[in-house]
Amino acid sequence: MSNNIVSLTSITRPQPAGTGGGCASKACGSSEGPGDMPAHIWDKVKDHPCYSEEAHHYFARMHVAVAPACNIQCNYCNRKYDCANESRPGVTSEKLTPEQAARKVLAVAAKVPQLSVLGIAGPGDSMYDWRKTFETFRAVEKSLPDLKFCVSTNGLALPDHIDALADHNIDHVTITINMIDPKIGALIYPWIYFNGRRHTGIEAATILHERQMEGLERLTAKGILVKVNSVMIPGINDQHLLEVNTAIKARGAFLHNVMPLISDAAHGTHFGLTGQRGPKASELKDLQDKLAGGANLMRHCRQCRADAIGMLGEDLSQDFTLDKLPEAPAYDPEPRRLYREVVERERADRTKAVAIASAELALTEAPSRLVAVCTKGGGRINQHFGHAKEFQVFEVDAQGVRFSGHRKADNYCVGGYGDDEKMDGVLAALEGIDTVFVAKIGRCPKDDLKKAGIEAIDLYPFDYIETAVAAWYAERFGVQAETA
Ligand code: CLF
Ligand code: SF4
Repeated sequence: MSNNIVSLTSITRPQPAGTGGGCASKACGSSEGPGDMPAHIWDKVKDHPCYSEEAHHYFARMHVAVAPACNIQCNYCNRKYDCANESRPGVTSEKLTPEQAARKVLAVAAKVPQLSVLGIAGPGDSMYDWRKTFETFRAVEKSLPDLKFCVSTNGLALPDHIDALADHNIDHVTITINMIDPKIGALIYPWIYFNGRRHTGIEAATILHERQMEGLERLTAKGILVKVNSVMIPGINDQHLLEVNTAIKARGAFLHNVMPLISDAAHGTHFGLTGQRGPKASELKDLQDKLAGGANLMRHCRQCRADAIGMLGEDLSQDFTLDKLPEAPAYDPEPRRLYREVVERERADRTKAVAIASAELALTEAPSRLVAVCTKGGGRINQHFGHAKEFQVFEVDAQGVRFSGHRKADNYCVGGYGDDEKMDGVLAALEGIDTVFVAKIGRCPKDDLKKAGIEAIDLYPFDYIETAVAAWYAERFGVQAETA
């Protein structure tokens, strides 16, 4: 078993006196908590790592790649790989039958107590390939009734399955909506297959748009939470996504997840081959900042693959390939139940601590800063710099400590030794960030970072991210942090 998954001990380490607690308040802004939404909605999102930024520190999702067929062509997709609406292009998943998928879900639930959501995100379209999608959910619900079900779709076939989604207790549906103007849509979708024939150009984009809006409206009318994914394509739909955000908010979308186009000629996609670039991290952040005040934004998406398993940002899929699955996995529900109890205690502790940290920050007047954090979950600074495959980025100012996004990087330390070439990649990933919080760091990488103008802070190992960042910021900008 990989050590990627967060352990119980890593999220429950006691908070040292004097360093405060953690973050979940609205003032802090890093996540929505039970105080920010009706209780029945919180109940639906509190264990969903994609629908709640706060939950993604604690809970894991898994995808099963049971739906290979698709009914549209996106210019950022190569069918050789998974659906790029929910996955990184360039990785392929092991396709499963519904029966194989149910076996795999049981095997994962037996080993990963953090598992809370089963999603179907391709490798084609879950609603076009609806028979396999629903068959899989039916096979799983018998053995794991507490698992939340989630689907992702391009929306074209969605209106035909609204009742079936409700009947299968699917509370979470993602629709990829890249445009509301078919003229822009025609630049993204060369064709769709609908009502027995192929449609192209503006006609195709108009049908797709109308079906997406119909699906969104009917799902929200049924109380199903809809997240909208939009792929940000510079020069094509980047500014248009402001209108998309307004339109989906008006139709009741719960979240808007703007994802950067990943474009590479090696992936063989139309955009990759024609040199269409993806946005820079700073362009994505600028757009997300412009969208503030519209539909709620998801900023913690990891564009995971159609067979991803684990906490967002980690992937245990290679530990659960078909050849490694037992014929009849033995499953004991107790570890998952106990884990949820631990999380409830942690959340309460963290919420209290964040209120204190936020109050301290309210006294500061300095400009906002972006900082990077090494974490493997639990909302704590609990990862060695050398092991980080991504950095979580937080923005801090008088308004609080807010999750801003993440930056991927190759882990610097391999087999106990630092890799100088990888340090270049780490420095590139940290562009625009001059402070990184780590649980631990060696002297050499610390010096290398310093030479590049980046300060590594290792004073808060295992503390909650927000309290540590708040304490550092308050001290650095002249406000004395109080003992929590
Ligand atoms: Fe999967 Fe998508 Fe459900 Fe999450 S992923 S179907 S909503 S359970 Fe999550 Fe992965 Fe981003 Fe998707 S991080 S790509 S948003
Ligand atoms: Fe590819 Fe998904 Fe678009 Fe279908 S909907 S073409 S699988 S990205």
